Amino acid sequence: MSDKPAILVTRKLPDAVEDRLRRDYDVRLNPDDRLYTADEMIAAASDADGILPCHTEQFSAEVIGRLPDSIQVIANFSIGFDHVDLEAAKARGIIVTNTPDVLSDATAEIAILLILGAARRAAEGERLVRSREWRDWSPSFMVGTQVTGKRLGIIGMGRVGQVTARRGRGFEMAIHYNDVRPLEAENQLGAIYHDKLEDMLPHCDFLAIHCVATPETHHLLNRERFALLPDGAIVVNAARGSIVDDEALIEALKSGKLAAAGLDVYNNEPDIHAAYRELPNTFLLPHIGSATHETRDAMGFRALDNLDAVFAGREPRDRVA
Ligand code: 8YV
Repeated sequence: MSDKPAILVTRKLPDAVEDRLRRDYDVRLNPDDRLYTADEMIAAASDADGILPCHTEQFSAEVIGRLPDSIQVIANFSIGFDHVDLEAAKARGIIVTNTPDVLSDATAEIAILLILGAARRAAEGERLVRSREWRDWSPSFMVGTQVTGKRLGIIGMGRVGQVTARRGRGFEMAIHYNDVRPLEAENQLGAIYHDKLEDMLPHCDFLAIHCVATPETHHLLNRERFALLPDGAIVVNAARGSIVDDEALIEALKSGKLAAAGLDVYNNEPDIHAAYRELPNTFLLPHIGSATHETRDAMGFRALDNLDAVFAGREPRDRVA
């Protein structure tokens, strides 16, 4: 038997990450990238010392309660940890870590892509060209919303939110933000802080969601809050679907209250609300915020650094429980 810790890796990871896993751990990989059911995952974790999952695996209290006693750590390959019941993990003495910092640039790129794609009607344009339905040009053809110089409101001015703000400034956008506390003065860079979301919304031509998904932020954007946005505003979400009440967003998109929405994340992925697909004014991506070669490698290495720390008896850098 190997004296290396045994790690269950639930999804296919980048080659360089799997190479390091093979070198340092007695690793159980998933080369076919098959999605485990909870029962299969629990069985595959038998006698393992740790699990390296993605957000696609749900660690409810019930699942955590059924994990083998040998599991010391759940080292997530994700910044989000809303798929893990942290209290249940703590109660079983299981350490939980995430992968912050390394995906801020990639996720902010997607937020900017969502802003541009939604504002400039990129999905409609793509469909026209691909379907050969593009017939002519006219001054009123495919006219959208200009981004340059507009006001960008950011909900959640953490690491990703701050990069989106910097990129937005490249488009000469005025930055407003809402968070539990203002940034340190040196990081404000002229951004305007609103301690109440309701106070910020009327100032947002564009609204970018970058806050953490928690019970407190569940359906944070509801009918009442969408109504506070200026008419013709554009909403983008590269954080988590649960922060948005789908029915309220769809209603605002249908009524024209909102000009458009750009979404990379959804409630109930990948089986998303059917209306998003039907609406002409949605720009939709399939949860690819961190999907660059550089970032996926960095996420894997960061998860491995956390595992290494746990098995060396050190405090992991990114402990969330
Ligand atoms: C990841 C994400 O692709 O890290 C996160 O929380 O939402 C994504 O960028 C995914 O979660 C990997 O597990």
